[in-house]
Amino acid sequence: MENDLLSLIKTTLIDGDPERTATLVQQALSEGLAPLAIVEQGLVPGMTVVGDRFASGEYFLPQLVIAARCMQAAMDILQPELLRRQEAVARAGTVVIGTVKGDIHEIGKNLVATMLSAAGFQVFDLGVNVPGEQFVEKVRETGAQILGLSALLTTTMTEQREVIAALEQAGLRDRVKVIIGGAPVNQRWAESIGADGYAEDAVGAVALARRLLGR
Ligand code: B1M
Repeated sequence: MENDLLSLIKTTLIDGDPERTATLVQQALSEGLAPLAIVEQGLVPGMTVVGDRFASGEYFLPQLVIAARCMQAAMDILQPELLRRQEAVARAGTVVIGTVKGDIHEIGKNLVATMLSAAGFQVFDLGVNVPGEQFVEKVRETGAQILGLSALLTTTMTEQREVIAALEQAGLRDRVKVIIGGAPVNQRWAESIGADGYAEDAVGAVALARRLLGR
């Protein structure tokens, strides 16, 4: 039953039906499914199929756009739930996060930001297409201990390296841990650009942030 609902949710992304996504997500919550399970076992697998079909030429940009709308409709319902379940913890630390310059993918970054907030971090989300100088300024202004850089394109992942260089130039590199993520990046890339860590998903990002701050 639970699996049926999750696979129906997955199908609505593949078919591009945001209203039905929202209805089914609401139903899944009412039936007691955990919000994170709905994301990881329903929405993300649907998005993966859409991405694969786009890569193989079966789908075109409009299908990507409408799948993103399905995801947004779902997250509008799930985000308050994820935050409501926040553990009653002391402030875990301060994070500045954004998607790097040239890149407008925000769904994964938003999920990471939400999970960090739910884990007690104060999160400053700068949005998408964020220039390096803006990251540097926000880190300086907030005294954040963690800077999170998301990149979804092979053409924009190099911007993560540029932001680290900008932090170094501003004399802030030693004051902040840089964590990176996004589909094209991995641990090896993180090491090669001098980032402090890489996380594969939102849950991993929370664990990494906690670990880096010795929590
Ligand atoms: Co675009 N897109 N897209 N897209 N898109 C990809 C990334 C692509 C892989 C599709 C494909 O070809 N299979 C491909 C990139 C190929 C490449 O670079 N090699 C691609 C392309 C080519 C493009 C355009 C260039 C298409 C075009 O215009 N011709 C264009 C670029 C625009 C730009 O940014 N300048 C483009 C546009 C778009 C839309 C706007 C239509 C839309 C985004 C809408 C939005 O965000 N509001 C879109 C979408 C939806 C996708 C796919 C299908 C799905 C992305 C997504 O939201 N996934 C994607 C294919 C795919 O990834 N399978 C694709 C769900 C999300 C929960 O996962 O974002 O991976 P993800 O985030 C995960 C982890 O990566 C990680 O945790 C998250 C949660 O688990 N993570 C972090 C992410 N950030 C992290 C940060 C961290 C830690 C972990 O620490 C800081």
